[in-house]
Amino acid sequence: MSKESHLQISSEIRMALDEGRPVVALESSLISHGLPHPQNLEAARTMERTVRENGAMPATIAVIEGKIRVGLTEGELEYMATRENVRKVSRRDLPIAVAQGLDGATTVAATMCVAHLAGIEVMATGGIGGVHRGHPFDVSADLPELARTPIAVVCSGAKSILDLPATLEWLETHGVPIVGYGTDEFPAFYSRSSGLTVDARVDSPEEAARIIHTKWELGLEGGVLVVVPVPEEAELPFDLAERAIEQALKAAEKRGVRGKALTPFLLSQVARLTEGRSLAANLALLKNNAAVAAQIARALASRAPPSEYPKR
Ligand code: PSU
Ligand code: MN
Repeated sequence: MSKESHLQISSEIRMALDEGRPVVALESSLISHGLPHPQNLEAARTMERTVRENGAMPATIAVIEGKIRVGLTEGELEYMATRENVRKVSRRDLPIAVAQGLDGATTVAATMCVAHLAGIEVMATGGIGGVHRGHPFDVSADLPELARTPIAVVCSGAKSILDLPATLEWLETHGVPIVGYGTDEFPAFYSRSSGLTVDARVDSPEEAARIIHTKWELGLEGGVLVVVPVPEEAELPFDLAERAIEQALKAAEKRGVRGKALTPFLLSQVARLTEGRSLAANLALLKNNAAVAAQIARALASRAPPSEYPKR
């Protein structure tokens, strides 16, 4: 069987790809593991709608009964948002979920893998994984994926449940450019600033597309991280977010939560400790990132394909 035969691409998305129209991939782990119900379903629907309103085609990616799906129906979106114990699928889990016919929600890493197989160039999410604080060997598979797979990932940085300086060092070592969209600083998810700088600032989708396109034209492997700060009106004060995170980290330590359960655990604790304010910030930035990703996908689609274009 060929790689492609494991993918089920919706006809609408297939047509958009064949015609060279802009498509934005969306992950499903944030639906199944990153947000509680019903905000998760609201976020998933809002992101899809926002991508469309900004002139691109949304492609939410998930594994359903062992089939890698690119584009979910409304019913499937609901299924991913309401079913308990959906497997969190990162790169290493993809062959297992497919071979064993499981349901799985894809992380940024697995979404990038699948998006690339399908011929998509841009994805949107909330935050990427990174190097965990106090666990320097717990490095998210999102980072090596960014180093090897040519996808532009639009996000609001990474949560400071992670070791942000260590995460940025890792990306530098592995040649992943970090582009600030309307910012000079690497955003800390709930807050617009972290005190850490980006590699370049851009102020339009065209400028972002020029850097992404040039990386691929040069034949440099891997992706580009485009970071967009949470909209000002939804931002959490840095100290408030930081206190909640510190407390959540202590709770995780005490209960021995590790590995792939750590991120979902920390996120739910932070939501509880901030009385839902973290959720409001999360929803606002997801919508905003979907819009920016769609605009960048449009700017990329209007450029001639690079001669050294990464192969699908
Ligand atoms: N960070 C968030 N929300 C999320 C995630 C990360 O703010 O939902 C999810 C994403 O799917 C990301 C994954 O790719 O967690 C990283 O998990 P891990 O650290 O286990 O690689
Ligand atoms: Mn991890």
